Amino acid sequence: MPLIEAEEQEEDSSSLSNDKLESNSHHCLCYVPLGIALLVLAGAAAATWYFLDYRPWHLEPSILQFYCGSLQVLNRWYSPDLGQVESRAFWLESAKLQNTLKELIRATELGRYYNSSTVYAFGEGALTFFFWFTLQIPESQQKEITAERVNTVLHQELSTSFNSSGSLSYQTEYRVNPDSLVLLESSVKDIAVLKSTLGCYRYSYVQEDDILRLEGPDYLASSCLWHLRGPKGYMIKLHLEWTLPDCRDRLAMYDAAGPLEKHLITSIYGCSRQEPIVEILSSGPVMSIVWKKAMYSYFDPFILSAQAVPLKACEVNITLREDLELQGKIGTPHYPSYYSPNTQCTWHMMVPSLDYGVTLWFDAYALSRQKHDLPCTQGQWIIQNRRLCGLRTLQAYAERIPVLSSADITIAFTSQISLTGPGVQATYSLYNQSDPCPGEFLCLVNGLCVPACDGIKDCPNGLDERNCVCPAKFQCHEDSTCIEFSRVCNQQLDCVNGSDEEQCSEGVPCGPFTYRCEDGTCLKKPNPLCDSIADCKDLSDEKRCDCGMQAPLSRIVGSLNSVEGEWPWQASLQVRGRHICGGTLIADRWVVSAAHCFQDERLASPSIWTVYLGKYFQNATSHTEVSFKVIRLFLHPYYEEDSHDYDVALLQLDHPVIISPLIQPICLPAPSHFFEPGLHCWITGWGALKEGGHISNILQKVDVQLIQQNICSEAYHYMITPRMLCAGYYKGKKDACQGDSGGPLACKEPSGRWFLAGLVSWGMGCARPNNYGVYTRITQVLGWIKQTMS
Ligand SMILES: [Ca+2]
Ligand SMILES: [Ca+2]
Ligand SMILES: [Ca+2]
Repeated sequence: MPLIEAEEQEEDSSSLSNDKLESNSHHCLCYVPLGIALLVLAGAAAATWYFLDYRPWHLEPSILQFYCGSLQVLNRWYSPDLGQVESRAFWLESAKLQNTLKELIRATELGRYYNSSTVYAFGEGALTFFFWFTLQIPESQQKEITAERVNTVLHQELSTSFNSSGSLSYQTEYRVNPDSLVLLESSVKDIAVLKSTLGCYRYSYVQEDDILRLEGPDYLASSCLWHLRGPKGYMIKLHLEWTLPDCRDRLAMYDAAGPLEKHLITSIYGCSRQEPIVEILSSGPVMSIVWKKAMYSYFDPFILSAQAVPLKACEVNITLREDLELQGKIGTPHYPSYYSPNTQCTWHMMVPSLDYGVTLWFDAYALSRQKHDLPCTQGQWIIQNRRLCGLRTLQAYAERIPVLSSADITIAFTSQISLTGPGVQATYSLYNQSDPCPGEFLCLVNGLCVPACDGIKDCPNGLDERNCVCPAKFQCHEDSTCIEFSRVCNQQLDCVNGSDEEQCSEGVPCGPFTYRCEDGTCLKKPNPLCDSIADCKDLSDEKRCDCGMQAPLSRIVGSLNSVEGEWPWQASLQVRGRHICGGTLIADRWVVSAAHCFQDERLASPSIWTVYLGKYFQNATSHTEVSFKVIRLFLHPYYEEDSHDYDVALLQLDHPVIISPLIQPICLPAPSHFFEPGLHCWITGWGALKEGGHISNILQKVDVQLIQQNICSEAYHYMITPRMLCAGYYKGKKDACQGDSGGPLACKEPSGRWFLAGLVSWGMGCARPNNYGVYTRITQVLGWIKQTMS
């Protein structure tokens, strides 16, 4: 992101030098008389040149070239007053050194191009001074005067004069270390940014392993620059912590002593909610940070601290053991810190035999083949001589590395540009090359194993649902008859020879529809979890079943109004006494809801929310009602605002819920739980009774029918992802509405227990025909829910 607006740039560029830039000259074409006058002038100038031996390049259009750099003076030492821009010492020393710089350039062949120079800061130890200078180079010379050439010429001049004390003043007063020269090409914009920060310039030397808290910005200034240096052989690790939920401040980090765009590591805008803490690494012992004030002042929206960390070698040898479990992690140094601009890692892996390949499991990062030779902007990977580019995504991804002739695998990661990003990490494991996805389908697009023929296109290209004999149904072994899963192991013969009732009490090979017991064995019987029948040998399917039971209801209910205690897991999520969203109790301290309820910045902080359980009326307090504060709020890391994908959030309550018949968690399904299309389930909430209406006072309930994924996908023009589930009616009429968001879609199993199938997520209006309600599919986000709760 550009740090300054275009207008500012232009303004600053013209103030940099009195010479007008060549690009301005074509504006003059419309002024013919002026043109003639100029021609006359040009003629006069040519004559002057002829007589006074002026070099012709003075008449040529020229461009300004900018350089930023630093040099070290061996016979001077840094003193704290040189850190104060307004001190006399600063003024004296910078004026003298500026002259030195001028003399140095003038002493070389670059002398005739010299335009201006400025010394803007000093650094630790033997005095280092930071400067920029500009050269005015005629167009015809431009190709020859490269940054490399300028560097060489100046270095040569410094070396020569260092070894023989010359007569120039810079040679007599200062002993400039020729090898300390750092020179980086920069631009008019870089200098403009740098100039804008000099009123609030902060230099700090960062000690080894010492965490240095940086002084916050000066709010009278519009921009500040922190200039950090550390010992040789170290990198700077910057720790940035946002302390407010909302701000518009802008920070940019550079891998150089000044804000040079070519050396930008990253720029961060506003208070990042998903990334409240960011750690950024430089490639060496120098980093600079520029803060740009927001339109409104947010005082201290962030804390900066810095540390010098040793450069870490990143070459590792790994020997894998013969085992299909996850074996370890590889990652960029100092993970989860951003990787540094010169990261170069190599991992050598040794597999136990040629039967196995290696899988690298990434999180929110994918690898893709690159046809052209352009640098990878988010990390380059070379795996067995194949070049791949990394890409940050909102999906899971696995890279499968086949092993062909040698058991050695080489994986290399390089950051090819100065711009970096969050540290990259991958978990590795072996896979069986002859059967990479036992019982499942290998999706080649993302390397993941996905359930085949379950009616959901898990693989982006949909190949997991192609050529299915019985999509989302059970196939009888004796023929190709398809029967519904609810008829499998129900003690009635539905297949011709009763194959649906075979092997119902013993283990079967694991597949997309089998339930996995804790001991690893798989069951054929569908949905055996918490049905009050012991199915697993280790009884694990009936272990944690204090959930999903409705209290015995006192009266018959038929209307939309529910009865008090009918939905004991229903939560009302409120802000300042106002109902905003629904939620569902799933454990004694956890409520699940939709991520989109918290997407507005004003609703993003957990502290503003109150969770009510046992609530019935919105306008009155019932005797069963209890309230909780929220101590932590988690949004799914893959949640995407525009597509509503992964629309799930978890709220951790400040104290545990006392479970009673009227307040009780709903049962979470097993990942293999099959919610059959056509099943009638219930949605509940205080949402509006009609589109655009007010929320209702009494907790409402509506029955809806689960819809086949492909039918819903068509109705919504293929915007339905595998993390979504549709329910409703073709004719509309019954649906969730505003205020129901995040609330449960609950399905009752034959055992009488209720399971959470979905969360109210989105839909076109409320109860419109052919516009089903769309729910977050719980079975697809269970992994994240369980991981976050533990
Ligand atoms: Ca599938
Ligand atoms: Ca049966
Ligand atoms: Ca059971």
